[in-house]
Amino acid sequence: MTSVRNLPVDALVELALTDDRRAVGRLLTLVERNGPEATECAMMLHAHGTGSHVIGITGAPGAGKSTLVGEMVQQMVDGGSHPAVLAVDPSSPLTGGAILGDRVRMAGVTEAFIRSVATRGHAGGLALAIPGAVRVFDAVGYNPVVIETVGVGQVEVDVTAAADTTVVVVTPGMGDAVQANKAGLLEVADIFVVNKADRPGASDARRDLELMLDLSHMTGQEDASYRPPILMTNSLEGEGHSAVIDAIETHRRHLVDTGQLAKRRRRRIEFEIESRLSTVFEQRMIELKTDQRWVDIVDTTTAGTIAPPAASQQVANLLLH
Ligand SMILES: Nc1nc2c(ncn2[C@@H]2O[C@H](COP(=O)(O)OP(=O)(O)O)[C@@H](O)[C@H]2O)c(=O)[nH]1
Ligand SMILES: [Mg+2]
Repeated sequence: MTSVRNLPVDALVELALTDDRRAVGRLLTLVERNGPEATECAMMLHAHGTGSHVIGITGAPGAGKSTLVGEMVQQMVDGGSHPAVLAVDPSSPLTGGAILGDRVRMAGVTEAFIRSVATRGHAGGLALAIPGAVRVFDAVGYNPVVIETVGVGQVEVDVTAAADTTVVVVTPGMGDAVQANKAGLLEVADIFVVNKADRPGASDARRDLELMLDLSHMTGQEDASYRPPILMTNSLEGEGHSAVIDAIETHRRHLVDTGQLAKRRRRRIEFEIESRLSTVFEQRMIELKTDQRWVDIVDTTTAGTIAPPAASQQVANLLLH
C-alpha cells in the first residue's frame, strides 16, 4: 500500500476525486497548511466544483452543536445524502471531534466525512482554511458540507462568509437569545434552533427570539419574504431534526428562487480573495521589516525629513513591487 503522503498533488487530487478517504484527508491537511501545495490543489479542484450546499452551524460552546450535527448527518445519510462535516472547535478540538465522531461511528455512518480543524496554526487562519476545505469536499462530491463553529467573534464572521445557510443554535435559559442578539447572530441567522428543548424555558427562548425578530429589521435577509424560522430540538432524544433539515432545504430553495444563492457565493469569493490579499500583505510586511529599506524609511521619517503618510506611500510602493 503506497502512502498518500508521498504522492504529488495531481495524483492526490485524482485519487481524492474517487472519494478515497485517505487522499481526501491528505488534501485537507495540505489545504489547512496553506502552502504552495494548497494553491496547486485549489487550481486543480476548481474545474470539479459541484456546487454543494454549505451549511454553517454556529452557537455558544456547549449549546449542543456537535450533538445536533451528529443527529442531522445521520438523518441526511439515511435520506441518501453524502454529507461532510468540518468541525471548528477552538475550545476542545479533540473532544469536540471525538464526541461527533463517536456518535456517528456508533450510528454506523460511514457515508459521512468528518474533519476537526483547530483554530490555531494556520497561515491566514480560518478565513482561508474553511473555504479551502469546502472546495475539497465540494469537488469530491460531498453534499451538503456542514461547518460547525463557535459563534463568537471573528470565527463566526468567517463561517457566515463561507456558508449558504447559517443555523444559529441557542439553548433555554440564561438569556441565550439576548446573548445571540448581542453577538450579532440575529443578523446572520437564516434558521434558529432552540436545542435542549427538553429543558425548562425552551418556549421562553423561542418567544424571546420571535420578539427580537419582530423588532429587528436587520435579520440579514435581503428581502422581506423570508423570516428565519425558529425550531426546537432535543438532540439527546433525536427529536426535531428532520424539521431542521426541511427548513435548511426550504432556505436553499429560497436562495435559488430569489437569485440570492449566486449573490452569496459571489460574496464568499470576494471574502476569500480579500482574506488572501490580507495574508499576502501581512507576510510581505513581516519580511520587509527585516529589510534595510524599511529601517531607512523609518529613520528619515523619525528625523522629520518626510511625514508618516508619505512614508506609508513609500512602503506601499515597496510592497507592490
Ligand atoms: N439535555 C440536553 N442535553 C444536550 C442536548 N444536546 C446536547 N446536549 C448535551 O450538551 C453537551 C454539549 O454538547 P455538544 O454537542 O458538545 O455542544 P457544542 O459545544 O455546541 O458542540 C453534551 O453533554 C451533550 O450531551 C439536548 O438536546 N438536551
Ligand atoms: Mg462541538
